[in-house]
Amino acid sequence: MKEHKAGFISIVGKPNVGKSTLMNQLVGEKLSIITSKAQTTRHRIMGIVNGETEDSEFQLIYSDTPGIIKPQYELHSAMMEFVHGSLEDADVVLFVTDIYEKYDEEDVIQKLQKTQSPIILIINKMDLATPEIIEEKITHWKAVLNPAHIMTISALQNIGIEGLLEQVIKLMPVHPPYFPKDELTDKPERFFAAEIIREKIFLNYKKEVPYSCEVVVTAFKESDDIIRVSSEIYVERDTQRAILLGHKGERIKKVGTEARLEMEQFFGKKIFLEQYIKVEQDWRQKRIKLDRFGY
Ligand SMILES: Nc1nc2c(ncn2[C@@H]2O[C@H](COP(=O)(O)OP(=O)(O)O)[C@@H](O)[C@H]2O)c(=O)[nH]1
Ligand SMILES: [Mg+2]
Repeated sequence: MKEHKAGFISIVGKPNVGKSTLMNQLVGEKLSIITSKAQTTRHRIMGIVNGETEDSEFQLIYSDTPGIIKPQYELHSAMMEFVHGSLEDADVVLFVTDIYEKYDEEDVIQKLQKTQSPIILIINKMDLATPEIIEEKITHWKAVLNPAHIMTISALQNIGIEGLLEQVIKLMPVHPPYFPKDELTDKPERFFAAEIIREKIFLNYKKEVPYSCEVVVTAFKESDDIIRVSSEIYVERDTQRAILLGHKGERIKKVGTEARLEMEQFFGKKIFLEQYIKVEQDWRQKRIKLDRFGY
């Protein structure tokens, strides 16, 4: 019998460094939405990978988390709670940075100093850097954090991911699996349906609107050949509702089409998608509304 290793791997770092891209590469599925805008990820999302090496079986439970920021809204505080929770559980921390790091990571380092778990520091986006820049980053991180390992990768181009995986498996404790071996994530299907809609909103609108949107899937009814998905999109003001709709509803229709196509890929079935837009004044600042949205 091979020994079984299992553990939690927390992916943390500042916004936009490539945490969700890395998570999806490691899991081999697009579980986390990715956009070029900061603060796209709002939840802790687990991605589970089962496999074996020559001498052990393993279950790796990755957590993608929101980027670490100074909270300005109640929503941000809730997002940072997801980060803290994931750090508390971690057997290994993947601290993701990128080559644009401006050395203003004080708040991240403070959080990391509380964890006892080994930290692998990842310098992402090496595809955009010269060897000199990478060398400079490595020198910097050795001086300020001195992590167990430093690895340079490109999450986008799948460079260095193999080596990272090997390192993660080495650091996993011997432990029976935490989840059934056919489970891919801790989140239900409707969560992913809502996230896919949210990603399309991030991709189709400028600054303010995406941040003010929350998507709730109110029905997810699967039959043999089709899944019927009903969703509500919440914005904070009437003006945002108008922007979201666009002239004759054309813009929201585009979001719906893109979301439907991606859901069909993700769930492997035809999708019928309904979208309703609702206004919920200042929901990002109200604890009671955040509770209802699952934060
Ligand atoms: N060039 C390059 N871009 C990347 C890489 N990894 C992520 N990105 C881009 O960086 C942006 C933010 O990525 P995302 O995974 O959402 O970052 P997160 O906010 O840390 O989760 C997206 O536009 C990605 O396509 C990489 O290795 N190289
Ligand atoms: Mg993300």
